[in-house]
Amino acid sequence: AVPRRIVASSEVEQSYIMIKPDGVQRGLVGEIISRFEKKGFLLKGLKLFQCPKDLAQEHYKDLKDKPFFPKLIDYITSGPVVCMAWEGDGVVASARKLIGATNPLQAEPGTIRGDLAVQTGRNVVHGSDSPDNGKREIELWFKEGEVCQWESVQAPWLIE
Ligand code: IDP
Ligand code: MG
Repeated sequence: AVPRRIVASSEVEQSYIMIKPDGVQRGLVGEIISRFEKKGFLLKGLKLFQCPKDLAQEHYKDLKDKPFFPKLIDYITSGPVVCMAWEGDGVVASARKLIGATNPLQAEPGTIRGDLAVQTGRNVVHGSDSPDNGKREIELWFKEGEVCQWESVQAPWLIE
């Protein structure tokens, strides 16, 4: 057997990825999850969740002075979102590439936003912008015990 690297989850980079209410309403949940799955990242947390207003405000607190902030909070709380914790070396930057530019019209074809969206205000998915924010956002959106510890049988075929 190929020896595998066993690393405690807390030592490995994680990104908070969220399918926004438009992605859920448009039936894009499977499509979006499959892009991260096929890439080879590890799914550690997953739930469908109606986000309360105060949580949306806390998540986007760095944008609270932007003119679009109230609309952003309405958008994120307008229906259920899919909350995910994805893990792997380099997952934060790689997920940002898979997601594409904030404005879907500027996002490259092949990215989630480039393929599946047309407007910044309806850009279907969120991804953490740094490993520290990945950790912070996963702690914000998931309760104790909701993020699972497990290892994929694919690990030795993804990581040498
Ligand atoms: P990101 O999601 O690509 O990291 P941020 O600049 O962090 O982009 O903005 C967070 C979210 O706020 C965006 O994904 C988008 O939903 C929304 N947003 C950002 N800029 C605008 C804007 O100019 N108009 C409307 N919504 C915006
Ligand atoms: Mg951001």
